[in-house]
Amino acid sequence: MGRDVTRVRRSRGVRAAKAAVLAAPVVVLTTGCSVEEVLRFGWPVGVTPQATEMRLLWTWLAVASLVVGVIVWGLTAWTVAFHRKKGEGELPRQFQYSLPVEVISVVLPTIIVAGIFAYTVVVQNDVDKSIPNPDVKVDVTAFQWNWRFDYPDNPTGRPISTLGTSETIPLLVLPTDRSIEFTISSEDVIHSFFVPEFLFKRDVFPMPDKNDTDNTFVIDKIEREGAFVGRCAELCGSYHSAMNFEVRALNPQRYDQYLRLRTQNNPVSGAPNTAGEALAALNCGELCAPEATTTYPFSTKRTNRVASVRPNS
Ligand SMILES: [Cu+2]
Repeated sequence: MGRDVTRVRRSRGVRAAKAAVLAAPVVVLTTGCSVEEVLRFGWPVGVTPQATEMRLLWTWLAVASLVVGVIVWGLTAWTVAFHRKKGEGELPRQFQYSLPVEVISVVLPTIIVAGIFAYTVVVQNDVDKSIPNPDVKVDVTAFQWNWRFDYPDNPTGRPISTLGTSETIPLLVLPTDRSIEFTISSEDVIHSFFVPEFLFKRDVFPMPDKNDTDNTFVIDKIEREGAFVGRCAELCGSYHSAMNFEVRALNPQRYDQYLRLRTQNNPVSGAPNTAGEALAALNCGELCAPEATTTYPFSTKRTNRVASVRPNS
């Protein structure tokens, strides 16, 4: 009698396990997500090799966690299904002081944590590296509440600078397929330089040397042309939320042309072309729009009682 009950329970348990195994792919497939999307586990799509490395770290961490999770859930379900208390006063078999179980439960997690640590260090070192001769150097200066971008050592040999104002979103024009070194510093409080598509942000300190902060970072390249919004990601005062900029990634030929145009005088103003004027002269459609396309200026009038609206909306 007792054996029959156990057999029925066991076959029910096996059926439930089979149903769970079959249901798992159905759940994944019916979401309509591609395999690549599923394996990203919610990680956004980046535009730099570093962003891809971080995504791979995230994917493998999620896969490792799921493997551990499935083992734990399986063992829990198996214990609940097949090792229940069978009668009054009768305890299921006890496993305390089992040397093999205790060794496995210490050694296995230690190996897993060591593996995660090592992989994280490898990725972090690459995201955080500096290289001796980057193709492009950009100085980023943050201030309440805007940005200035300078191009030191640019091939034109002339100073090129882009300054954001309350009326104009600063455009940080960069090349694709070239390594870029950013040197960041603040003129007042702590800000944070954040381009979501780089999947990277770093605090921008005033006097980085005295504050002993690492104020440079490198990306190996931007992998595609496009406009990407940039933000300040550190609460820095009243108009922190308005402190946006835009990265405009152009192919290297267009970028070189852009730098040359920045040093040439605008026929109307008689002054060197601004970022917007140089982009307009490049005439490459939406990609060369003279104003930011991913964000827009916010009104800084303290008496304003209505939200800023996107121009032409
Ligand atoms: Cu800020």
